[in-house]
Amino acid sequence: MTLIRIPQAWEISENQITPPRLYYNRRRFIKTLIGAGIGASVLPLAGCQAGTAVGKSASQTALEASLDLPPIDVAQNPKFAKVNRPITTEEIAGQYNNFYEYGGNKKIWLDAQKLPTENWQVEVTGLVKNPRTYDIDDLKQQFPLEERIYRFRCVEAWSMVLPWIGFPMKALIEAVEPTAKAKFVSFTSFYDPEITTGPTFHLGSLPWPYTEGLRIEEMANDLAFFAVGIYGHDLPKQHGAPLRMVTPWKYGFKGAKSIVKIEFMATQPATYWNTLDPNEYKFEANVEPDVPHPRWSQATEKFISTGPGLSWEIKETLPYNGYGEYVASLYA
Ligand SMILES: Nc1nc2c(c(=O)[nH]1)N[C@H]1C(S)=C(S)[C@@H](COP(=O)(O)O)O[C@H]1N2
Ligand SMILES: [Mo]
Repeated sequence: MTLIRIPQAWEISENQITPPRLYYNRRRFIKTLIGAGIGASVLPLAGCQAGTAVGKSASQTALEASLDLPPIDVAQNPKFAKVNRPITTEEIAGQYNNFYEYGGNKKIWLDAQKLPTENWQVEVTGLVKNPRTYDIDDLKQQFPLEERIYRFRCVEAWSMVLPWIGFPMKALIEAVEPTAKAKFVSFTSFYDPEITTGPTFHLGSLPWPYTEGLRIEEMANDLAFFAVGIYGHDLPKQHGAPLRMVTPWKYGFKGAKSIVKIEFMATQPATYWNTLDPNEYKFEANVEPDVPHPRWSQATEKFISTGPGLSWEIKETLPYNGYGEYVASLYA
């Protein structure tokens, strides 16, 4: 008996044969066809408003608008081109978020549209030879951008696979040149109590602004990434526009969103979740399937993939979220 192994769809990185924009954004592609006058013969447009499909809810239209952002055409880094699971659908990832500045549940995508991203600046300061405040456009120009497909594992035991666009954190380290005293780095998210009104419970007792931190060796690791985009375009607000951290071997809460300040320090900085409950949320927060959260096991996860709608498969959680070959030596 011959065994001809037929590859699963997700083993063929379609992204390698189709430009990212067309791969992720069929919606935009269809819009373009309509614009060119081709759509009318293909799509049943009779009886609907131009560009609006029959029966599309206001909420769906708003969701699509929140994801309809300027494309970033970059090459995929072949080292991080594939993981052993399909990429989570953009519309699922874009409406299942954690972003406490805009509410205490997963459905914050609409409230997060209040985030003002115009004229965004990021202050890089502390124990560095070249402190600098970057305009977001300067960051995007100065540091070569690439796409990376990464696993993503939240401490709440759900997971996704996300196609980030950005640059390695170590490129920023090289540009600002930390001094020998710098041992830790603190990252601060945008906070303005008029805008980031947060969850309705416990108001006033939360340690805003949201902060996160890394050891400088963790920040210098190959995997540590700053994202400025996802799914072939700029970052949507719900994912932490215009700049967020991505450390895929750690639980998702380490990935601070909408960063306004990066500070190099001599001592370990306070961080949001660790301040709230150090027993449940460690500073290190590596994905460790053998170490249960005080309230649940971390041995398995609910993998959210391609839908339709929000559905998941139970999968085994891997040590360091599958990235041990890159990071295990940091913790030896
Ligand atoms: N500023 C800020 N960053 C944040 C959070 C937050 O509430 N505020 N939530 C974290 C958590 S718990 C997770 S799981 C991820 C979720 O990222 P996503 O919504 O883009 O998938 O963002 C992280 N970064
Ligand atoms: Mo999370």
